Amino acid sequence: MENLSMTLGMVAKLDPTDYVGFTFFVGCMAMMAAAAFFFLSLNQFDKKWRTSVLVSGLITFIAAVHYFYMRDYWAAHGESPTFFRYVDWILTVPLMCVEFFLILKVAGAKPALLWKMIIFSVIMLVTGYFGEAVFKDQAAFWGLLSGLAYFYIVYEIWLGSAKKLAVAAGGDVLKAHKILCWFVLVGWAIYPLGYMMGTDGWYSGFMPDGNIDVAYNIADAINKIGFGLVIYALAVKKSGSPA
Ligand SMILES: *C/C=C(C)/C=C/C=C(C)/C=C/C1=C(C)CCCC1(C)C
Repeated sequence: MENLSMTLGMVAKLDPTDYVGFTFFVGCMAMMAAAAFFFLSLNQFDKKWRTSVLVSGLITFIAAVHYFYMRDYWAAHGESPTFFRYVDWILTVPLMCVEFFLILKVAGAKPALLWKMIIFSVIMLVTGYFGEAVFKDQAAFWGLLSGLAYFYIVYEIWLGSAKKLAVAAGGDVLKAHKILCWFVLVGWAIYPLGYMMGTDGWYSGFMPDGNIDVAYNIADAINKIGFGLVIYALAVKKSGSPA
């Protein structure tokens, strides 16, 4: 799909029925708007909560830049920008682990918890990348490894030490932690479903044929912006009130 306009450095032409391209463009603008929103809101918060909202801004900003490239890549080549996708995730998912850690710090969370979550999220993404881009004929195997790391993260925040810290913190922190837990259990589950729609394995018989990028783009919008808004709401509640 390389065409003359690309060679000349002009804006690529998108088919009006290209709904995948549509989600890339909308995703790009949504991430930019969210990043601007989080950054510009920073001044209203107590110092203690500013870092959390700043990280929400960084997550959506990093995603916005990658979406800018992925949108272009899709328009030019009509194929999945898998490489950019995973570069984005390897930066933003650990930052989402940082968000969990930052809100649990009030209850005494230790850096060991943060590192554990970051390591498992990196394992989840590297094995996912292997299955999706490097060893495509073993996609089911690598997807399984990735899924195990994902389940460990789910376990850690729902039942493990992160849960205990959230309970110890109580109040608004506990409430926010609960909502973030749901994001990880339900919102993040869209990714493995998209993966199964886009790769071949034992599941190919019953998984509906869908577009992997549409699934990922919708999931990114829900998770990155939604996650950020939960943190934002917590910071609003906590700022200006004692404790
Ligand atoms: C902002 C980006 C986020 C929150 C990305 C999250 C990605 C995942 C939870 C991906 C998970 C995967 C599996 C659990 C198995 C198949 C391979 C992956 C990488 C799609």
